[in-house]
Amino acid sequence: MLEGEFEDTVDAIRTMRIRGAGAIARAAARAMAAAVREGRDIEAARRTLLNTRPSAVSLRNAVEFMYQRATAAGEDPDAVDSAAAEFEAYAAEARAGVVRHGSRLMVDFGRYLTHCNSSAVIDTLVAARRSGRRFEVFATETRPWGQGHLTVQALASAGIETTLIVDSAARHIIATEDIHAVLLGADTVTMAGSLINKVGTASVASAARDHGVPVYVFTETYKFSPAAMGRNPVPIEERPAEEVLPCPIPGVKVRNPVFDVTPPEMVKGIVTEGGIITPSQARAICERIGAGDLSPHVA
Ligand code: RI2
Repeated sequence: MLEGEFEDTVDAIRTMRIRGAGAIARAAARAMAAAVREGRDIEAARRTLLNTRPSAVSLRNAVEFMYQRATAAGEDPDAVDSAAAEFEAYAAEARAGVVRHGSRLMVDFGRYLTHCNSSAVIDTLVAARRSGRRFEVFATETRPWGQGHLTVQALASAGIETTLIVDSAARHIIATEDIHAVLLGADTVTMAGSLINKVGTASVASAARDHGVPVYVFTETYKFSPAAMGRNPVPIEERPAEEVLPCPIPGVKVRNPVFDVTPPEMVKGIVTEGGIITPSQARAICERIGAGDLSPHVA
């Protein structure tokens, strides 16, 4: 039995009724405000939210922003509600910047490939189409959740020529379809400029590298991590086996890691609200966030 907005939001994030790095960050900010209003222990609320989707630094940055504001304001509910509204306004402003800079990459008659379902990528493609550009997008299905189906629906209904492919066809399509660029979202960008995104991203990026196709990552800077360093920069979330194999097969184990790490060498540019940067420029943004400055980044 769920009780109240906080528990309801935690459940929605954990079960992926709310998903996507940006959406879970905004929902987590609102959930922290709900926790204060519901008189919950703020420290416990913070820990609970951080454990829902451990690979997405967007969520962590939103929760830490709210935690700092809540403790500084003596957990005053009005102040915490204002902080959540501030985070949402910041996220909207940052998204507008990503779309503005990202749409410059779309060319008439270009062919693009995307993996999973990034609202940052989709918003940019839709904006470019609305401004009159015509191009084609190939989208992977994205096993096991099939988020690619959401992507193709959004693109096709915006009048974009859209083709759905199975995940394992990505290399073949990149090799044979004269793809201009691979466009990806981000769950986390590390200090070193590595990308943590939906599992399969690294394979798509490596196929792109092998065929000389540039990879661009579309992300607001609140998905940059002040702490994610080294070979295994964030814990890679493993989800239930039933998502992969609904009916167990005796004697068969299932692994279901849902993110992977793409090294910076495979990324040509990161489209942020402040402009398009190289992976090596990620460090400065991560350091700014580490110093507590969570505000739209302007280059
Ligand atoms: P936006 C998603 O994760 C995908 O990995 C996607 O690329 C990323 O979030 C970015 O999402 P999941 O929640 O913020 O489907 O661009 O596991 O919407």
